[in-house]
Amino acid sequence: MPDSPAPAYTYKPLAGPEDLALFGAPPVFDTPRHVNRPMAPDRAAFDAMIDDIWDRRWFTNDGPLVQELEHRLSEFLDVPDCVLTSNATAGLDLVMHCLDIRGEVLLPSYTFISTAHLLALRGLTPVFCEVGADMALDPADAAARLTGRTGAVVATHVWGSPCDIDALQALCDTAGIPLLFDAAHAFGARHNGHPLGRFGRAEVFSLHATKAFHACEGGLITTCDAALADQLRLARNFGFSGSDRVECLGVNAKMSELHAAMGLANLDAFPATRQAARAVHAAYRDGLAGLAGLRLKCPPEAEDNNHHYVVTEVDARAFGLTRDRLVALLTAEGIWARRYFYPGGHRSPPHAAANPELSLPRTEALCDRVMLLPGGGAADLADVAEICRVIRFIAGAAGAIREADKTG
Ligand code: T4K
Repeated sequence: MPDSPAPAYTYKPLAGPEDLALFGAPPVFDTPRHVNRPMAPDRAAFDAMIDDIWDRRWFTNDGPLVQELEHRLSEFLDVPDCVLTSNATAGLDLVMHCLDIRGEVLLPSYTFISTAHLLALRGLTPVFCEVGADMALDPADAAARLTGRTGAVVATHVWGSPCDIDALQALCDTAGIPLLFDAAHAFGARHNGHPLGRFGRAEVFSLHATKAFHACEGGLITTCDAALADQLRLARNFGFSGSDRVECLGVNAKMSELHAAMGLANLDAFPATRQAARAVHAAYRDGLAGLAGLRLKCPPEAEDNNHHYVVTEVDARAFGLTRDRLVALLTAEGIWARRYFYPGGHRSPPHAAANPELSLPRTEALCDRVMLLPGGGAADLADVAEICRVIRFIAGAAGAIREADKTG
């Protein structure tokens, strides 16, 4: 295992609502179990790289570790160009800038709010679209919202699963606009046997600490368009092509050498991380099997999902409690389950004000049902067994919990 085990816990018998922390009992875990506890790679390997950085006194500005990481990522993802940035939001912003995207941009409402924010900050209009059964941008809905003002489509490979790449590419080809992918969750996954990274005009991965492969903070733009890659490299460094030669507009979106060292150490650990995350996901699949009202999202084998996310959907009627009540009960036990991407981009300030009439029923249903559980390669299998025991108990005691809720 590439990571140290989570702190231990004391077994707590569960017989009735009074045994739950929300009703005053001690919690199952006295330190929080997080959704996606970050991976901590081999410390000696990381320290050796930090020593080298100290000796070189080269801390940022396209340093040797950034170059090495870009090179290794190109090989790993089998894509010609990898451009590292300070984070994925800055990376997608650079792509928008370099492609001179204007007007309206289609995106799923069911995604992290960063994309809608950066579009609005660039003076573009986010056009929120509906999701399909795969929780990703529905190509038919996107087609219905496409107009002469549409400048691009940004689709998310949500929860690490490739979205409907082929249908979206066909749509964008017909419209003559670029297709971009938010691949923040999807490091290592495959589409038609090929690693994500070479699809659309560019794909952008997040290397944030909570991701399957991370650099503490960071972003990775991948593209098969060499000219775009050249522009991106200039634009991430104020447009400089030499010490005092400015070619174009640009910002500071560079990755530092310290972040690249973390990325290199985590890239070495990634195969083991992915294997550990798979085992965690499989343990949830077994532990939650047959539970009415709680469905675990299980990615198909062929996509080689990194299994970093343990995504469940809570059907309040069948489960006996709402998703939000379940999240509150689990959080009190030290199980920091999270709802994502609540309440959806089109219902989030400030975008809600621009879309007062917009109704996206499938997205809204997902926002009310999805619950993430602590998962990923840094999660502990004994914790997973305990989390499943607590959820099963809560499901069995749902009626008694509802009664206890009434009496306060
Ligand atoms: N597109 C998508 C689809 C994304 O999910 C994201 C980022 C982006 C684009 C943008 O990528 P970046 O520009 O960030 O590279 C977190 C992250 O801050 C964000 O990067 C990520 N998505 C998003 C899904 O998750 P929060 O607000 O949910 O994170 P936070 O701080 O609540 O952390 C989640 C859990 O992890 C908590 O229980 C605490 C725990 N945690 C967190 C950190 C940072 C730790 O245990 N250790 C840590 O170091 O946004």
